[in-house]
Amino acid sequence: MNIDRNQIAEHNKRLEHTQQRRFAQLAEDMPNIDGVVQKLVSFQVAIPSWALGTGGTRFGRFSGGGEPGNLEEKIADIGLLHALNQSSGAISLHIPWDIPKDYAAIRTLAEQHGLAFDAMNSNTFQDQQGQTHSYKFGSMQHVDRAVRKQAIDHNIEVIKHGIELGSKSLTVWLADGSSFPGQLNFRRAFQNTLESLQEVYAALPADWKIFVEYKAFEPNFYSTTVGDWGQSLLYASKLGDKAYTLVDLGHHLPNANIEQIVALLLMEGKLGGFHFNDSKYGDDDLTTGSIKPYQLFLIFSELIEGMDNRGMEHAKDLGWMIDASHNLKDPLEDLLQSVEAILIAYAQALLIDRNALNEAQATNDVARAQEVLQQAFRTDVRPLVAEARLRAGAALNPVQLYRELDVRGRLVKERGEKTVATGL
Ligand code: AOS
Ligand code: ZN
Ligand code: ZN
Ligand code: ZN
Repeated sequence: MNIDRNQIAEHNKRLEHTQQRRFAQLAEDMPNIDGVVQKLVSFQVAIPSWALGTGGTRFGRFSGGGEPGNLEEKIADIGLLHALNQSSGAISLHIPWDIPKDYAAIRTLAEQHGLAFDAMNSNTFQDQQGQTHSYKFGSMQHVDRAVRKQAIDHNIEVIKHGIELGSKSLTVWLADGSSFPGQLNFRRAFQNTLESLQEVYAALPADWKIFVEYKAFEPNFYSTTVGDWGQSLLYASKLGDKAYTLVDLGHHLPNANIEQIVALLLMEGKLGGFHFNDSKYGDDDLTTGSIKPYQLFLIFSELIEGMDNRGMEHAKDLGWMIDASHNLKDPLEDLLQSVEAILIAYAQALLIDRNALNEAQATNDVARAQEVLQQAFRTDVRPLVAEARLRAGAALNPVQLYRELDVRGRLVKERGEKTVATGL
């Protein structure tokens, strides 16, 4: 199914009056409101191919209907999201789940939906059918050179798929680590991983980046070989200029100060991108902004301080994507909510009075600094974000239109009641 301009225009017409009133009210207090709206219009966040189906937990999976069964249908789903919000103009693929059969056809299809190919993802955390060596005891860290070689070759193959599609980056998330003390020699595991990554790095085209994602735990529960941002930064620094750290919001030990990590990675020129999601306990992969919206806002505040104010561009200098998994909600509704939450946090952070904050910091006026931040955070910026959508030709209320058009019902009719999306 497709969503056309007329359906969007008709929906917007019905909501436009209220929108105008709310936007005008905000505009009264904001001299540079059009500049802010323009930044929101250009903001794009990539959707991972594996977030379009019901993820389940290790205890079970309650499958939903109408889920995409192949890469073409995944692109179509993200096309629907992008038509609704004009902010999801990219897809992130996972190999081997999304191996294209016909590159040209896939590129054309993505183009028709206005989608670019964001970071490619490799998979050495599962054994695939017909694979020679098992990753049970790790991949790039493995004690056996033959296993490491297999993991390296796989990543190089992923780069090749990406080149054909026009992607410009590779994200490596390693499940490698250990579950019991004594299982690993930490230094050897690090060295093996580094050498493996170096071989992959050598295969990167000149205009590509490699993102090294870190994660504190799971599936290994005693040590992780890329366990935190320090270790990731160590790998990225040793690898070279094309290597960066990737921050997944759910991959820290509880209560980590993620905004500070972001600030320092930016300072070092080593922040590569984000996996947006939210969590209360661990790598919960919940809808972005559903648990800790203030943290998300503070992260964006650091991003603006470290990027916008220094001439960096979000679209070109960072890889942004959602990494979430849905057990209860319709995955497409959930992704619309995540994108909305990201835009809200960005908009709020753009409203921070930077001069006042700088002044408060310079004079140790702690109370004032808090006032400045919370003034922005407590502004209801939803009319701003909606205005950006209106100007971009998207729906004023994407979730509402999604329901009005009964998108899920129509996908179920097309694809069936019991579907399993390939992926997690
Ligand atoms: C795993 O926890 C990481 O978040 C990965 O980035 C991602 O979820 C995985 O690559 C998807 O298969
Ligand atoms: Zn991730
Ligand atoms: Zn994760
Ligand atoms: Zn996650």
